[in-house]
Amino acid sequence: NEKFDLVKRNSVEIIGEDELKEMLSDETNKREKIAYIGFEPSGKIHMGHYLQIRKMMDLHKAGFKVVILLADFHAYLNQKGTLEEIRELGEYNRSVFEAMGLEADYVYGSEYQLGAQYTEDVYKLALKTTLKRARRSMEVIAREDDNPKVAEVVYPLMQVNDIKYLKVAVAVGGMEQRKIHVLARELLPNMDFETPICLHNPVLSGLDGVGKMSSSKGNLIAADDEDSDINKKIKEAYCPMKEVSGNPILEIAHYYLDYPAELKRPEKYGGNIVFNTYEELEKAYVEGLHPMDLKNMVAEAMIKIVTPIREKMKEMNI
Ligand code: IYR
Repeated sequence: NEKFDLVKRNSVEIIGEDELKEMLSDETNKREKIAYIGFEPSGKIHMGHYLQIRKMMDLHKAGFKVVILLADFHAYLNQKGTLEEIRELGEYNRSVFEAMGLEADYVYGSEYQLGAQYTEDVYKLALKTTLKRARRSMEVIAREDDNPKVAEVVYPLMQVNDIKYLKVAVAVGGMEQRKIHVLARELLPNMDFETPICLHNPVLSGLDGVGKMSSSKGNLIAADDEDSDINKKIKEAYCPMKEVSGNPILEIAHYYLDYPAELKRPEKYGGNIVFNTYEELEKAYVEGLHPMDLKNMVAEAMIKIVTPIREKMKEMNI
């Protein structure tokens, strides 16, 4: 199925693949085709976000209504600032996603998360979830805190409940969301709601090779970086010779190059090479393709992706 391949492309896993296949081939819309992703509003939108936005565009193409949750209360519970500051970032994030060309409905968590029924459901979920499980589900997500707060275990319960309140069939997120999603799949069938399908995207490593690409660390390529920034950042990025795991440049090559991809090089450095698939490129890299060659390809691809977004953002005065 063509639509299924499009939706699955470049994801790490889909939990509930068979249900998704069924939905995609069902023209009667027995189950409403709604896909969502939530973001804690953030000061910089980067290529890790864009991977997820692109996936939402794939879902839109496959016939889904796309909902973007600007998770203001979640960011608040995760110690990211005052609600006022967070909402301002939410507006900024929405504009950048629009500049990226995403067609979606946008909703702030706070528009519905104070409702009486929503609140009662959070209490119900609180009774059904162990503290241990709730904390585990937050392992990568919770902000570092020497004295962890109760807010940390309220957060995943609300995220589970969001799926019900936004009537979501397909919940999307990075791999770090999977424990919350698995909890949702267990709990929601007992909350008068159908088990959600969960699609998980890869999480990109930071350009410094230390941890993940993250707005708070500055180890990123931003949606509005200038060409010169991109060239400089990629030139300086961590890219160990012959090594695949934790290599941010190879990861970007995996998810952002269009295959077949061509490396253009002067004859004296070995001439041009075409890589038909990422796997071919990875093999060549493990066998000694020079990091500089890889970086040149990746910088060119990034500039091609970022330029129209940056131009659109300027046009929109973001
Ligand atoms: N946990 C996400 C933010 C978030 C996602 C969804 I999907 C929600 O329903 C609520 C919050 C993060 O780590 O950014």
